[in-house]
Order: sequence, then C-alpha cells, then structure tokens
Amino acid sequence: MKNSITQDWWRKSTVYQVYPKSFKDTTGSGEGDIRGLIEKLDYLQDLGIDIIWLQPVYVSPQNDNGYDVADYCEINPEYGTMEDFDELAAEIRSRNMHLMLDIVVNHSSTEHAWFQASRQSKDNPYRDYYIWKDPAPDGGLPNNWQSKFGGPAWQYDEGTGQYFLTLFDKTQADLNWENPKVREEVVKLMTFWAEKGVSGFRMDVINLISKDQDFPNDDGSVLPGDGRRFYTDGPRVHEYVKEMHERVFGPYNLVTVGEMSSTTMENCILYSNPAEKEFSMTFNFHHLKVDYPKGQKWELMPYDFEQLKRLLSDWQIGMQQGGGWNALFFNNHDQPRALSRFTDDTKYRTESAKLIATTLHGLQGTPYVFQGEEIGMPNPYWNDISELRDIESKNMYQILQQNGKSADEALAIIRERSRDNSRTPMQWDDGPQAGFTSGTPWIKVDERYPSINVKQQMNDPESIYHHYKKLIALRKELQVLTDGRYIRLDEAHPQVYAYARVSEKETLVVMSNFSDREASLQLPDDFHTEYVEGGLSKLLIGNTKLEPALQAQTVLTPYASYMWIIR
Ligand code: TEU
Repeated sequence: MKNSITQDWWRKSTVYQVYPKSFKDTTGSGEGDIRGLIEKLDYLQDLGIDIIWLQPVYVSPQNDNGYDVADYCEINPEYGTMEDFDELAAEIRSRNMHLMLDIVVNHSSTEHAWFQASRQSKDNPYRDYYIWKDPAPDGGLPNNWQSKFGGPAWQYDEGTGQYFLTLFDKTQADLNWENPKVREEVVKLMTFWAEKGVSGFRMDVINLISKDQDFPNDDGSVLPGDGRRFYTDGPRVHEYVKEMHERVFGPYNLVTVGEMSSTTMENCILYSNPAEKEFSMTFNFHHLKVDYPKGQKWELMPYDFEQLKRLLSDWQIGMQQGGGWNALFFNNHDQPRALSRFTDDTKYRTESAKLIATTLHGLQGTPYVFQGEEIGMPNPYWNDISELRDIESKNMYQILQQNGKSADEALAIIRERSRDNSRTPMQWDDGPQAGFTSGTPWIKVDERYPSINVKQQMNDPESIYHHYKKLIALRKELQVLTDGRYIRLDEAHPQVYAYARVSEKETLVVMSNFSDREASLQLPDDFHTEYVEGGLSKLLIGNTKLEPALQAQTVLTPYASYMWIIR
C-alpha cells in the first residue's frame, strides 16, 4: 500500500469536472463547446488543477445531455470537431495536466447503430448487444424493475414483440455485458481514446453492468424495491472490470474512477484496491442521501448532520483499512449545490463555500471540484418549471403530480432536488450572460452572476477561488494529506465536524462549524495529550480570523472552518 501511495501520482491530484454544455460557448449557439474549454485552460492551470474530467462530448441526441451516446468515437458537432478535440488534448498535455474522458457503457442511446440493428429482428447479429425479453405470460412487463428516472425500466418494441431494458431514460438501452462481443466493443472504443493519449476515464454507473440473469421480480422485501439489488454490484461485475484493466487501463497506465450507484464499501474496496487491478478510485453517493427520507430522493427533509459525518468517517476509515481509494466530492452535475444544501448560501455564502472546501480537501482521497464550486455558485432560483431542462426533473414533476402533489408542491421539491441546480452556465464575469455566451443560453444563467463570477474572485485574494487554489496546492505539499490516518474528533457535536489526519511526522486538524450559531469544540483529552501538546501548531487555512495556534478548546463563529498542522 505504502508503495502504491507514492507511485500513483493521482493520489496527490485534484480533478476538475467540466460540464461542457455549460462551461464556455465560443460560437454563440448558447451551448458550451470544446474550443471554450481550450480558452479556459489557463484558468484551470492557475487554479492548480491536475486532471480535467470532460463529460460526454460524443455524438448523441442529448436526451440526457450526452449520457445517451450514439457514436462513441465521434464528437458531437454542437461541441466541435475531432480536430478541436485533438487540440484540446495537446493543449492540456502542454500544461502538464491530464485529460479524463467520461465513458458511458452501461447503456447506449437507442440511436446508436448497434441498437438500430438490434431492433431489426430477433436474429439480427446485434440482437444480443442489448437486453431483450418476452412479455410476461399475461402480456405485461418482463418484471417490475423501475427506471432511475421514473416509470418502468422496460420499453416495448412493436416490430419484434419484445421489451428492452432501460435503467435510465427510455432512449438509453442497457447493453448486454454477458455478450463477449459487447465487451470487445468496449475495449475497442476505450483503446481508440487511449491511443489518442488521454490519461484516464470516468466510468458512468459502471457497477450496474452485470445483471442477475434470472431478472427476478423485486418483492420489495429489501428497500427500495425497484429492482436495483439484482443489478447493483452484480454477479460478474468484478470479472468485467478486471478484463478492462487487463486490456486497457493497465497497458495504457490510465487513471480511472468508477461511478458506483447504491454500492457497498466491501465492493468499493475491491474496485479500488490496487492489488485487485480494477479502478484507481470510486465515487459513492451515501453521504449525499442524508436528506432523503427513507431513501426517497423526491421527498424533502432537512439533512441529517450526524449521519453525514458518520458516513464520511466510515468511508475514510473503512477504505483506508481495506486499501481502497475514495474520490472525494460534495458536488457534481447530478447533485444540487452542496453550498445551498448543507450550509448557508446567502448571508454566510463565502464562509460556507470555504467551509465546504476545507472540510472535503482535508480528507483522504482524490478531491473533485465541479465547475462553479470554486467561486461558490449556489443553486439558482427557479421561478417556473419551464426554466428546467433535465429529463429526470421533467419526468418527476409529472410523476409527483400524478401521485397527488399540487403543481406548487411538485415545483418546491424540484427546486431543491433538480440536477439542473448544478447545470446553469459557468459565471465568468459580470457582462451579459455572465460571459458564458453571446447568444441565448440553453438554460438560464443565475441572476446573482454580477456579484458571483470568476473575474471578480480572481482579483480578490480573500475570495473562494483563492481558498480553493491554496487547498489544491496544500494537497501536493503535505504528505499527511495523502496518507495520514483519519481520526474523528467531534464526538457527535451538534454543530461541528472535526477530524485529524495523523502520520509519524505531522498531524493535521480540520474543524468546521456547520451552523449559523457560535460553537465551541473541546478536543478529546487523549488526542490533545498525544498529538497537540508539545508540538508546534500552525494555522494553514481558515475562513475567518483566529489565533494561529490550536488550543484544547476552540470557539468557532458561524460557518467558521480551519485547518491546522502540528509538527
Ligand atoms: O448518473 C448515475 C446516477 O444513478 C445518478 O446520479 C442519477 O442521476 C440519479 O440517481 C438520478 O436520481 C450517471 C450520470 O452521472 C448521469 O448524469 C446520467 O444521467 C446517468 O448516469 C445515466 O447515464
């Protein structure tokens, strides 16, 4: 383990996630493009980013903003050309940064040539590329599995009289990984991009690729009863991932992150322990369900702070013990902004954004910054459902009303939970459309852009942007951030989350007040005696003024957050 920690360069890296549709438009189309990203590479380099995760730019009907791929080896004209892509890759390399592509192979678009052939007839050579089933004996659905975007997971095909499986949108058909030809195609397309010199892949919902071949009905005895237990971390998933490692990740020395939906820690250890030869690291979402009552995303509740801390801590300790590696994140393109969700995005917006950053960047793993997070972009305010674009939000708005909610109640839920909360255009400056486009943006720009934008923050040394920049630099400087043992310090404090990272030479302490009231934290006696007393402590970063040395007791003003080093 020690060895791989020092060998694997990405353990000291920070990843920046680019949602290309909303990043930077250079053509006036209202949608971002590859050339827009090229324009902003100096900005990302200044921030200290090592790896850019570029979300899908492949040919796609865009029903799910590119997660519905119709051609894995061509660029969608809305985003540019293959020449633009090659230039992007070269520009990234010339800045000593790395490019990570998003690979979406649990499913393809129904517009993909494979699916078009597959639906021709039952004996078409591509039939087995997808998951086709006869109707149930009563003529109904093959089983009761539900789509993640609402409604049944099966679509009927008139032409051939069978259903095909779609765990996401009805135009995202699940690929049949049992078929070796499908696995061969995946190796081929990944090799295509690896040959172009990309450094790695983010693998979309990759723990869903192996389905229980009996396709059983879900009797609901295990929540949520939507079928997911029959295809999540399924029977052959590790075998399939090892095959990809052997044939592509290993030979091209790629950095890889698997997106794991509803996974377990045992599985994530297997996915990310280097000895297993699977992925470099894993995303899991347990800590982002602490405001889902009984696991229900489409019902509101205040988040459970203690549960958030417990989940973060369990995954720190468990993954460390098992030799796994976490991808660290609070934000992505599928989540509302953590700043609005867990802290205060109005009165204490700047403090809150810095607190979210410090809390995350002190943990063990590889941190991910989602575009706009580094300037403290909050959830936009949605006036009306017509402002939203996401397929999931639009489906759920209807389903919530079918289930008895009023239009206003449904909108109130969508406002909090919609994936569009993180998808509004990047706010570059205080000019028209926040400098994102000269045209009409595909989704509205948040009205607070005149005071929340990159230009203003780059000029202010006290800004959220500069706070991120400092944290990203610290990750490279301090070995304890990479391999320090995690100890939780707050003992179920109702307002404060505090932890330490301990190595032989140094100790790091992080303390964050997640409330709008003053809080006081007493360090555990044994910790204080062993690690603080007798050492020299230094405040590395904070978001309000504080005496530089760490005391046995610390008083934290609203949303105060600090990181100390003790040597
Ligand atoms: O998301 C996987 C996923 O399960 C979610 O985060 C999903 O958006 C949520 O559960 C819905 O409530 C990945 C991508 O990140 C997402 O953008 C895609 O829509 C999805 O896969 C399908 O490719």
